[in-house]
Amino acid sequence: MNSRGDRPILVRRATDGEHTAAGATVIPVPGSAGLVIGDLLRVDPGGPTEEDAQVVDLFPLTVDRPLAFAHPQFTPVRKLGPPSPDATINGKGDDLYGSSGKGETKNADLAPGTAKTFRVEIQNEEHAAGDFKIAGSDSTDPFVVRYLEGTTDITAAVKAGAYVIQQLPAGESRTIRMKVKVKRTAVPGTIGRFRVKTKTGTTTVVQDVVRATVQVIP
Ligand SMILES: [Ca+2]
Repeated sequence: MNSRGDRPILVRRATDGEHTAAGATVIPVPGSAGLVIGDLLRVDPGGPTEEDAQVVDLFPLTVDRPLAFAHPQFTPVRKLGPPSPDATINGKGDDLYGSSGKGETKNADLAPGTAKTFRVEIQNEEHAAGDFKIAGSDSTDPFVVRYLEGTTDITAAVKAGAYVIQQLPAGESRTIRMKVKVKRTAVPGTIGRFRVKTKTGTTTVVQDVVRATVQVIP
């Protein structure tokens, strides 16, 4: 997993002589500096007074919490990327993203009456914790699909697209399992295609999809 958040420093405090006192919620930057409300910022990234805050207003640039440290003029401020998921299926699809599932598909051949479990791992590749919503395919005859996290059956929520991994820390991952069972009455040659989609809780855009293609064999 790579981080997609190592973007260049976006903002430099440019006003001569101006500094930010500890406890302040306004950071003096020129104009809006390309930021929008909701952006996550890291002040003094990598430095002794590194801290994070979220933009709540632009003119002037205002953050959601009092700064813990005083910052001298020209302290760098970096915009952090939003929480962003990377899904894999049985280890396939790492550092690939998209709504097609291309390069993120596992195939399996299953005899009637058998089942296979796929591990779907959701990684948070950005610098901020975030909520990730999971949506998975429903059962289609002769396949029965269930979803599990640990020993908890999360099938109904995942099929409804309502399952949320809450506040997954930056750089961490969570694994759910997709269990595909083939009914005993299944006809060999039948193919089932199943998808798991993931997106951040704050967007409607699907950010990554993994797929499983299951074929019934004699
Ligand atoms: Ca992926």
